[in-house]
Amino acid sequence: MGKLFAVTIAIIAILSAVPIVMNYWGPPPDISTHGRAIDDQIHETMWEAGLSFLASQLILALFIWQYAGRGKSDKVKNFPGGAKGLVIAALIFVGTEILALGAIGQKAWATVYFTPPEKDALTIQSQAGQFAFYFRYPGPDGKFGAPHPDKIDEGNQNFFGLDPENDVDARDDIVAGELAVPVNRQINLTLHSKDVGHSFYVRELRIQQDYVPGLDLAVHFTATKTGQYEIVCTQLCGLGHYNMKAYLTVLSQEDFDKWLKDKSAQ
Ligand SMILES: [Cu+2]
Repeated sequence: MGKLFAVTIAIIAILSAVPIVMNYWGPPPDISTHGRAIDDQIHETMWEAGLSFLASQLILALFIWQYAGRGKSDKVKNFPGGAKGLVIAALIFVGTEILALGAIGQKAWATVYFTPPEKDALTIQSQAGQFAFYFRYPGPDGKFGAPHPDKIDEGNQNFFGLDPENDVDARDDIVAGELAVPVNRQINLTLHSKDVGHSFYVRELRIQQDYVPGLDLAVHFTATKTGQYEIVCTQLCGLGHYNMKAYLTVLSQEDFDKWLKDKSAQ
């Protein structure tokens, strides 16, 4: 019985590694300039954690195989010197591994979050609210009109609370329900929430950033491949959360200029 248990543990451990090694559920191809570092880091973490998991399960199976079937009257053997030394060694070994992974991973993360955006990055504002994303472009004058929270009105489609009557900068602002960006240009995306916490997640961009009410947050990225990608909210934000999504459209510079022109004509 003990030997059967040992074999079962070994089989389950090996089978669970198969889809990961074969990359059955891998992420979609990366379309960003920073994504490579993040993918490499995840890959490294998976190998390290996966090998440790397999080793521990197989050693467990080995011990069960070896010592199963011993009678109650058999003398219990103790590790020389007790378990204390082993426990301390395991703590140091696992602790070092986790700290090292954290320190190395920090580097990949910091390239996205701790570097300021380039000077010529295109700034786009995004606003999340239950249960939609909206995006705002400054228009030909390059200036965003000031937001007035009291003027936010869904019925009027004034999602950002603009005051074009009194605010010249707001008059040419473009507001859209999709995020269109030019390819190979750095985008500085600012994130505002008008109600609860939401999250901006685009798998292909390798970016997931929360919207936090009351905080001005920003992420910057450069998309390197034209196409349409899904933006999904990944913070449970209410009953309509499952349906909170928008599209990221990466366009050639030419198509992007045309898109802006069409939008401002609306
Ligand atoms: Cu949400």
